[in-house]
Amino acid sequence: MDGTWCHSDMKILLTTLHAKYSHASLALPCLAAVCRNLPGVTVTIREYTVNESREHLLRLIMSEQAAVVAFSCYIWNIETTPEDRFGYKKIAPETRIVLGGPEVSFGVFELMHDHPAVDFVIKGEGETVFRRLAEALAGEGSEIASGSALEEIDNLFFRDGSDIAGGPHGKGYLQLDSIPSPFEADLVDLGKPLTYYETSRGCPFSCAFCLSSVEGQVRSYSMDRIKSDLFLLMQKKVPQIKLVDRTFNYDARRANEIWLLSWSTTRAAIFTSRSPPTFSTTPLSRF
Ligand code: B12
Ligand code: SF4
Repeated sequence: MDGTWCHSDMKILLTTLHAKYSHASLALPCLAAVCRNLPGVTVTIREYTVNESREHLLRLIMSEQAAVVAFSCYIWNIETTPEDRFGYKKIAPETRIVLGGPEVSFGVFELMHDHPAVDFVIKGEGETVFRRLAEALAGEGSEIASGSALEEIDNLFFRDGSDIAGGPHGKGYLQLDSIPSPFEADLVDLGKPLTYYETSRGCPFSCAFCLSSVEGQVRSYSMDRIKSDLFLLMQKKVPQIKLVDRTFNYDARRANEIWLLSWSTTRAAIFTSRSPPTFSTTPLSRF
């Protein structure tokens, strides 16, 4: 997987710092997949870990010469994500900095106030908003995308002169099958020991300590989509698939169907390979 394709000129770098080397991002390939057919946009994915030195990271990110640098922010990387601590904007003032992910989806005004180098923050589920922002930025040429175009985009926060403005609070949820498979598009780094896979988003429960309790509606990918993704991963002989669903068994029938599918697929893979894939689910007690 190379994670890069080229239509023409506006380059977007999608990047993140992982907690460990063994993890590849699922969020960035999903975001890249929805931007694939956008004219005038080139998307590149680069993944690093929180253990890289700051100077090295800055050099790596600068070397991409992207017009837009978008960071995926989680609890484990928010302290090291180099949006402004490295003076990135001093070196490349024209570069637009976008933040998204669970760790920046709350308290957005304070965050943008405290981090003047951040141009945009996207709250919550990112695919639709990110595509619309990329479209707006690609369409604007070298001009700043106009406030009026941006303020129509749900869940997008941006700068309007010296103010911080936000689009409408989006209540809709994506139909998951509308996200093109990032696995089929060859956007996921399958060279890592773990491959993340989600069969659903959202959680029906409301545990007070957990971010996922405020995300609402549970949605599943269709069984056809899950089947075709899992078969593809088996064909590619990934060593381990980790399901990142919040509550995989919220619907016992659905869960059972996927387990049966995974067992039959695993047997097929054992038949063709000496290193069978294994499945594990995220322990409910932690996620
Ligand atoms: C994999 C994972 C891990 C891995 C780390 C993986 C890595 N990359 O290094 C491990 C197992 C190490 C881990 C650990 C922890 N995790 Co964790 N983890 C997850 C998990 C299960 C999956 C993340 C994922 O890939 N989801 C699938 C993608 C598609 O969804 P997403 O990440 O939300 O991305 C969407 C949006 O957020 C947004 N988005 C994301 N990035 C970007 C970037 C841009 C530019 C844009 C526009 C949008 C955008 O768009 C995406 C698509 O819609 C999530 C729960 C979940 N199911 O999401 C918890 C979760 C992220 N973890 C969480 C927590 C609390 C922890 C721990 C603190 C748990 C603990 N008590 O130990 C630790 C912290 C580790 C540390 N070192 O500090 C919380 C939230 C934390 C936070 N605020 O970031 C989550 C949401 C679980 C929860 N329900 O509370 N975790
Ligand atoms: S802890 Fe688990 S069950 Fe509770 S809200 Fe979070 S994801 Fe759902």
